Amino acid sequence: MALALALILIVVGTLAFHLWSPWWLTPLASNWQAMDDALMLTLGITAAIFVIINLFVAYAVIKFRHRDGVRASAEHGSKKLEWWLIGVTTVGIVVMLAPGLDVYAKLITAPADAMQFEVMGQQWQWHYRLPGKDGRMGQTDVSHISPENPFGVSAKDPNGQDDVLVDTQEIHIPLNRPVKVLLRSQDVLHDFYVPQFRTRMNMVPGMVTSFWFTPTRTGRFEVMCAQLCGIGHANMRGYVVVEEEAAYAAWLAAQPTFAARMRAGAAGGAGVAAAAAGAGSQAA
Ligand SMILES: [Cu+2]
Repeated sequence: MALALALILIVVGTLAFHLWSPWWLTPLASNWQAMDDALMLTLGITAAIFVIINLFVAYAVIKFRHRDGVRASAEHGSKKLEWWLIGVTTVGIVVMLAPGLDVYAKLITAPADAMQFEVMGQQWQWHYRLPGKDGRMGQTDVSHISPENPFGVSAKDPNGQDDVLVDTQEIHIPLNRPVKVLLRSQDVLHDFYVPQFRTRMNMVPGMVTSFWFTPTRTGRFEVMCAQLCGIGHANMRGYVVVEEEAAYAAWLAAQPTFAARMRAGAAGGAGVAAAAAGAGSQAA
């Protein structure tokens, strides 16, 4: 009897905790309402199964408890019941998995007019690259990777000269424009995750993975690494700032280009001044 009561209390407590929990989803800041819908569908189905199974066990514990003079009778399975269970389980699993597959397929199929930026994960920081005025990112090769050139942009590719390399842990993007995010890693598995966008993807050394989203409200959203990537994992935080087009353009213009960065590196101690001059001549 105590066990049955405990099971019922667990069911009631769990439901109450979820309904009145302060830890619900952060408010959505992108087009991916479909992510939330798929999540809620899964949560709804698993909640229903959780409640039904626990209440059934509690019922069975009470109904078939020991009573003096009553003997248990053996039953050797029921084909009909088993087919029902197989059928219901199959439908439940299909309903949980199918929306996720559908949303994932959409997540990795960026619209043709999406702008792009690239993120490089490194123990334990982020690097960002955007295409320059030509709208194209230069070719890369891991053999070119260095502290000044975290993406390994090829110095010989003219498309790469005006690539924008963001020095800080913060990237800006314009509001309401679809953006495709290209993801790479220099060392181990990282995962670029912004909860409010409902987007995340592993960053795998030797691969370029990608997803896209459209930011739907302005704000400063925290980036977290969602793969335990070593001792400094918890420090691997950054920000995505979503802002109006004009503010974004002003921010973009102030970022150094790959060519300016390389000249600054070559100039050594006078690097900062050269970079400033280089950025000026690029803009002209
Ligand atoms: Cu990481």
